[in-house]
Amino acid sequence: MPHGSTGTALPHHDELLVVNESPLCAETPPSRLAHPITPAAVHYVRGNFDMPSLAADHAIEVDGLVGAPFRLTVRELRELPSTQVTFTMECAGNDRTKMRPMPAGEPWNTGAVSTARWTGVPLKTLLERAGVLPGAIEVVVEGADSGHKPDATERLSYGRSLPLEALGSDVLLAYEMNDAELPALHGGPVRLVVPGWYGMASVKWVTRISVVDTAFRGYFQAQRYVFQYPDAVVPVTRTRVKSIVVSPSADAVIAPGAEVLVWGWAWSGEGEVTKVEVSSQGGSAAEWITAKLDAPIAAHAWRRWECRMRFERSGEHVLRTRATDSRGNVQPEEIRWNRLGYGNNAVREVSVRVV
Ligand SMILES: Nc1nc2c(c(=O)[nH]1)N[C@H]1C(S)=C(S)[C@@H](COP(=O)(O)O)O[C@H]1N2
Ligand SMILES: [Mo]
Repeated sequence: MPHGSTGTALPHHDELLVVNESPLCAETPPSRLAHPITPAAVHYVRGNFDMPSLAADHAIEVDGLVGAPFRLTVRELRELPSTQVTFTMECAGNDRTKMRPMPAGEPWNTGAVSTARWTGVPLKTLLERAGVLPGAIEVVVEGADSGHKPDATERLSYGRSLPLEALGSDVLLAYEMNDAELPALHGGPVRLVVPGWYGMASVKWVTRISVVDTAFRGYFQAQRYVFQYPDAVVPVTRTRVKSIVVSPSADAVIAPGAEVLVWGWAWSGEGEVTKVEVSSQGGSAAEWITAKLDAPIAAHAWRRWECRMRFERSGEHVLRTRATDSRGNVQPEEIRWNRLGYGNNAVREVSVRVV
């Protein structure tokens, strides 16, 4: 087992591409990005601290600015009416390695993105039961994991807040992933799932849900997961529009003139993906071809695109893909560099070898 003391690791997780052993940070391998729903064993993993070990019937506290605080065990949670969401979750640090200068932080390549089907109870259901009092603005969700970070003196625990006004009924306290028990590595026995937002919002190993009347300023809200641009600081929230090529893979060898099916995924947390364009020219004289989009799998899941192309000349060809969403967001040509290296959704280049 490649990572420390986490005895309940997934059976096949050695297939993941390990970015950091402990706490485990690991990417989905490129070949496994071909699945519409990523098998749980190869869903990317991001831990800021070592994985806590929680009892299967662990209890969550619901408190703060509410009329009736209560405790709820995971068993009780499972008895409440549940719902499912299929969600493409991307780590805000995905593709950080392409930024120059390279920011500190986990050196994620392109595999910190995966899609899963989550089953759970809307967070709203619990808040309604507790009775949110006037003046409340946010809900803080805390994880059971804690530890130290080099730039903080005190011991930190993982916690994040969400604004109450934007809390949709698709924000779940999930206890199942892909119709099986939620694995401990992914936050079992219970985690938050916030469709449309970068992964940091989906707090794993939930222990406490607290309603507050001031903006939460915890380390993972205010010191991390903020875009620190040279001239502004902006919180990281919804996932930016982005696309990836699944096939041809990086090591594929293609014959000159042969028709090639080029396909991949595109997602956006800000709207529906409405267009994907592909170019094989590279450089500024790129000619963009509009790809065919499959029907969406689900509102917050990636959307498959494909196009057929021929590469006449032998040698290396550079494929570029650019997605657009229903809000008019388009993948930028240039990386929007920021000090902590988040949200790189720039048009990506993939090399294709023709021989
Ligand atoms: N408690 C807790 N929740 C957490 C984290 C964490 O370190 N601790 N990491 C967050 C980040 S940055 C991401 S990208 C996602 C990753 O979820 P996964 O490991 O199931 O893929 O979990 C989020 N939730
Ligand atoms: Mo992340």
